[in-house]
Amino acid sequence: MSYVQRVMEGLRAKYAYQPEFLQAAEEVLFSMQPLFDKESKYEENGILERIVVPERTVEFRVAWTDDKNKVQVNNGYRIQYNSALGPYKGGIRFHPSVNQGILKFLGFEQIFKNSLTGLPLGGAKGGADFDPKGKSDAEVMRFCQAFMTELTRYVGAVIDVPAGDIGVGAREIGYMYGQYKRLTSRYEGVLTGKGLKWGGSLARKEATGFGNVYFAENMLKAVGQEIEGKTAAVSGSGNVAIYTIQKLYELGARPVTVSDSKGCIYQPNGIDLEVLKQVKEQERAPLTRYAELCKDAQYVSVADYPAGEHPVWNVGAQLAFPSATQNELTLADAKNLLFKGCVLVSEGANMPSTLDATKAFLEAGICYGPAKCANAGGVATSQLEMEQNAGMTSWTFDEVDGKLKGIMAGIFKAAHDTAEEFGKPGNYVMGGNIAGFRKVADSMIEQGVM
Ligand code: NDP
Ligand code: 2IT
Repeated sequence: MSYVQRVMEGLRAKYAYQPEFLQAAEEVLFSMQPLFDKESKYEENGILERIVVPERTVEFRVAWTDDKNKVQVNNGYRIQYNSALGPYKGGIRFHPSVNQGILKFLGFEQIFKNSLTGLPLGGAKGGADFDPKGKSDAEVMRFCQAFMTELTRYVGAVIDVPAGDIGVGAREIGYMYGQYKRLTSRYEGVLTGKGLKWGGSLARKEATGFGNVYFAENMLKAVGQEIEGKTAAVSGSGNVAIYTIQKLYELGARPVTVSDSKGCIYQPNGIDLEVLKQVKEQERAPLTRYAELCKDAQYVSVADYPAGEHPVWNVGAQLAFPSATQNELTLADAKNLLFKGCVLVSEGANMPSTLDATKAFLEAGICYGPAKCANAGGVATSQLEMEQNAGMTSWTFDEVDGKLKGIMAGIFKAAHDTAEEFGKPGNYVMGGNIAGFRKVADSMIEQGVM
């Protein structure tokens, strides 16, 4: 039995109840087999056995009172996965589906993503099974304050620096930042994605979506193609989806879909970005509201989706940007995309494609940008925010955007060159995983057994 198989068997026996974590581990570990065939030092130093286990997991009670003065209780978490390269760094997710297994998959991915940015960042993830939907501003504030009251013990500008993710945007970061400051008296870069008036970085809001399109541009360029003139399918309608769409328009593509947890929109003439921002960023309303405002938009409710398929992946788009959530793109979706001539899939969301969908893209030989490469622009720009905070300065939008572009090109080069080194040109899953892993693993060896 190979090293990878042995470690994976151990994980399967122990964590059958964490399917998303097992999925993420399987994707990373098996893609790196060629590295372990070549180098024995990782097995000799027990690197895989160590890297799959978080350095620290904190689970805590978050008790708060709702607007009717009723006590509510949620489970809060922070998983500090790996600090070989720098302070723990990764987002906070507020969604009813959050549990330890989901956060372990996200934290595990974050280790390699952060390494790929080339910046000094460890990997972490956190969150709570709190649902911000349907809550008043005051309820969200009380929840965030209660969450941060506990989290404060574990975070700090050079210890662990959380940011946003699903359900956590500028509003939630603001309430958490305020509470951290109140409890510690420290005005420091303990969170990223902050408001622009109080330490946030220009272009952080746009960074994940913009970065994903920059990564896509790099992939297309390598095969002699470009973004301009192509139609694009985008899923999700949150932070990542919105700024993916904005950059796609800037580069001359036509994004024609968006989705949320209740349904999806197909608009053959192109998504109306201003209406989308109004509905999602200001009104926080579902896409049925968007459909009311855009008469040429076709809305399909989740209840009417074909079994196991998502209509956004079946509109005949040449480019696909999954930007909602994990496992939102199945093998059936991959087949629909490929059948209708899709040439590129670039992942804004974390692990949006199922393992068999990923395999289908790799076998088809299209440009496939796995999440830890393609969506790393968000966390990379978070590091730029930390750098500005530490220097008590702020940079212009163009300065930050220019650095983001350079970082995405660097990630592309690392994934591209490593895939070639291991004899699988164009396989950015293998290239990205090995390039991200090697830096962390070598640092762990140099830092000793812990
Ligand atoms: P938002 O909360 O802003 O938006 C999430 C979007 O995805 C919403 O449209 C939401 O619909 C939809 N969605 C969430 N869960 C589900 C679900 N179970 N089924 C269907 N749709 C769903 O989050 P972000 O845009 O920040 O995050 C989107 C993805 O990008 C996530 O996978 C996240 O981990 C990843 N990511 C985010 C980064 C960032 O900087 N924000 C950086 C890198 C990756 P609804 O509103 O109806 O729930
Ligand atoms: O998944 C991710 O990379 C994020 N949610 C962003 C993390 C960060 O620290 O900016």
